[in-house]
This record gives sequence, structure tokens and C-alpha cells, in this order.
Amino acid sequence: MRHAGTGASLRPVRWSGILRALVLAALLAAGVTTPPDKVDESVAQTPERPNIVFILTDDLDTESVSAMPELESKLIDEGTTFNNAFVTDPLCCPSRATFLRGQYSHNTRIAGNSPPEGGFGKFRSLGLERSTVATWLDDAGYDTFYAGKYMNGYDDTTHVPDGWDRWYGWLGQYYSPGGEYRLNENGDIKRYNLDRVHDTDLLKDKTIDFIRDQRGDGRPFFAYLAPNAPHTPAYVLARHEGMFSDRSLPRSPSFNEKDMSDKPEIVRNLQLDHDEVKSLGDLYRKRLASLQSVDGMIGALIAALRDTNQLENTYIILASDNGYYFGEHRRIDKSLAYEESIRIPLVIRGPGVPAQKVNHLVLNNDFAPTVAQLAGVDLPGFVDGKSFVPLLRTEKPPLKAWRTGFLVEHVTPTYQALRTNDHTYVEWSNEVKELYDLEVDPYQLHNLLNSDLPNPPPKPDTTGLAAQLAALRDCRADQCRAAEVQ
Ligand SMILES: [Ca+2]
Ligand SMILES: [Ca+2]
Repeated sequence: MRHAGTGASLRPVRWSGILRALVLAALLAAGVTTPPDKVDESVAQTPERPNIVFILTDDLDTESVSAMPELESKLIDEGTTFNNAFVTDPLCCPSRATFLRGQYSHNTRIAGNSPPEGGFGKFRSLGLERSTVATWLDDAGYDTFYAGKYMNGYDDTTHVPDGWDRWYGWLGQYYSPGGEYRLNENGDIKRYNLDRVHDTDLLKDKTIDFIRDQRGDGRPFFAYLAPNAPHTPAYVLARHEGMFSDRSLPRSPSFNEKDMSDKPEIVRNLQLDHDEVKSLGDLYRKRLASLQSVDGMIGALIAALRDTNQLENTYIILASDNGYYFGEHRRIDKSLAYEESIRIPLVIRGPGVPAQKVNHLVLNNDFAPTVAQLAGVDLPGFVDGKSFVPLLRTEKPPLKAWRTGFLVEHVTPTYQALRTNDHTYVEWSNEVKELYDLEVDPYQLHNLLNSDLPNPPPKPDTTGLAAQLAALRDCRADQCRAAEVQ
């Protein structure tokens, strides 16, 4: 059933919206968010079967969100923002596999962007596409839509992954010389050029067509958008050229970290020279300008949902597949366990979701189970994450009862880390260890386990941290959720 038509007087429309919000709020408050397994498909887009729109940006750091006014006014001001949202393997392909399956990368076995560690071919050949958030919702009668980057290595293929009713998958590694790019459109390969249409605008148009087609369809929908922005080369729309030309690169205390003697050797010997700092500033400004395409898309999608009377029954979620270093600890890019790389923006608005900022630890592992709960579908037993729907209320579980720590893992270079509410503890494959007390050292300048100092201070006791990390290292499903609360 759709919302009351716009032809009716205003009052029924408003009351229907308020009623939906009250019903959902009551369901949330009662802890009842799972409707019966079998839902009559003629009764659709009800509060129990809402629409879901997800925007997964590429390499968006939390600081750059401040350059996105539509995101701020239409999602952050209207919804719940997670101040402590993280990815558990800070690299594109592993993180994207986790978003789709709700598992740590030691369980997806997608631990890199290319074979043998990971990539699209491995994701497919392991059979992982057969059970994702898309197939769960598709099997429950949702109309599903995907547009944008899928996984590294997805190229020259007419293959459409399971579970997606409409598919616009980005092919290849970004753009060819001359600005050409290709999409797999429901099995057909189509070519475009940046001169004619910027890829974010193209994805936006495809999504708006889909949203408009849903009106009167009678079924709820799930749209998953994965724009390339702001990932390098961060193409800027002509209308945004030159924006942010006055903005200088933020320099936190860890920028070009002065004393690296506390860091493991792999990090310690990094250098940032004057030219690199200058080009980082240029990249930073270019990324902010490229993000305006995503910001405009947020506004346009919300307008399309409103125009088609679907906004009140739609959850909109924005996240990133990993963070980004702009010279912090002399690093560029991502992949280490320091904050700038694992921390992501995460915001959700929708029916019954209060405008608030939440400090609980939430993960990319939690995305798929959250969407499943919002849609009222059952989860397969392999999921490691947990739905953060209980945090979308004013009355929340206590922070430390929710999650006290989680695993960060990475293969190249190889480390496992534990990020708790107040510490980062890293174990490298060569047995070097790092420990940062985030309450006194939020910029991770002083590794408390540095053993190379001439007269090292007494080391803190890491028994508890090491034990929690050991419990998480090879965990599965319930074991992970149990080991994350100590
Ligand atoms: Ca990425
Ligand atoms: Ca230092």
C-alpha cells in the first residue's frame, strides 16, 4: 500500500506519516522489529517493509564530510550519526565484501583487492554472491537495485551478481585515458565519457529513474549506490571546478608526525617531502570538489523520494568503505590500523530515527544485519556483525554493554589489532606491538610498547587486550559478538 495520494487534502497525508512513525517507534521501543516471515506482497512499503537507500562512498574520511552541506542538513540534522563507526579491514574490496555479507574478512576470505587475497573473481568463485544482503531482501520480495563500483577486478564481464533486479555495475579500474568508462547494465556493456556525463550524475539519474518506477509498484525497494567519489583521481564536475581553492589541508598533531621512533619499522621510515605535502593539499581540495557530486545526489534522491510520496517510509544510510590518511603518521591512502584509516562516516535517517549523535562502536560488519532487521528478514548463521537498530532510539543499551572492542585485520602488510573504546592495540606478524591510550593520546603519537628506546619506560599490562584480540582473531558469528563485549 502506498502513501495517501497527493491529490487528497493535506491532513490525511500528514496523519498517515505520523501514524507510520508512531507505529515504527512503538515497534522499536518494544524491541519488535521482525515482522512475520511470510508477508503478503500485496501489502508492501508498510512501516514493517520500508524502502532502504544506501550510499557507499569510496575513501571518504570523516573530516571531509564538513564540505557536504546537503549531507549535513538532510541526513545528519535529520537522523542518527555514529561518532564511532569503523571498518574492520581498511581496504576497498575486503570492506565491500563485509558490507554485503556482515562478516569479518577472515570469514569472507576476501583480504585484498586482487588475487590471491581477494577481488571480485574470488568473491564469486567462493560462492559468496549467493548469500548477501541483496539476496536476503530479494528473496523477501524487495525490488533491489545496484549502481556503481562493485569490487576490484569486476571488468569485461556480463555477469550480474545474484539478488539484484536492476544492475549498473562499474567495470574496470576507474577511467580510461580520454575519460571513457563502462557499466555493465543488466548484462549489457555500455560506454560513457566524462565529457558527456560525470559518473556520479549518471548513477544519480539511474537511481532516480528506479525510484520513480517504484511508485505504484506495490513492493518495497532496496537501492545500493556506490559512487567512485572521492577516490583518486577524484574527477570534478565542471560546475564545481575551483571550489575550495582557499581551503588548506588540515594538519592534526599527527600530520607528518615529528617523532616516529615509537612506530614499527614499516611506518617509521616513511618520509613526506615538501612536494608530497603540496600535492596532498591539491588532492584534498580536488576531493572536496569531487564530493559535491555526491552531495548533490543526496539532495536529488531525497527530492525524488518526496515527489513520489516515498520519503516518509524510506531509510537513507551513508557510509564509506574506508577512511583516508592525508599525511597523518606520514601516511597517504589507507590500510593501517590508525584512526584516520579505519574510521568512517556513518549516518542514517528514516521513520522513527531520532536526530542524535551516538558514541557506541559500530562496524561495517553491522550494516547487512541492520538492513535485514529494518526489512524484517531473517539472517543466515554466518553473520558476525549485529544490527544497530537498537541504537536508533533515544533509550539505548549502555555503551559498554553494546561492544567494548572489535578486530581490525589486514593481510598486506599483515597485522591484527584490537580497537576498544579507549585503546588501540596492534600485533604485527613480526611480533612487534603497538599500544595507544586514546584518552590521553587521541592522535596516536606515543606507542606505549616501543621497545627500541634506550631506557624504555615500564610497559603497561596488555594481558586483557591480548586475550580479547586472541578471542577475535579467528572468531565466527556468535563467538565474535561475545568476544566484542568484555
Ligand atoms: Ca576505498
Ligand atoms: Ca610518535
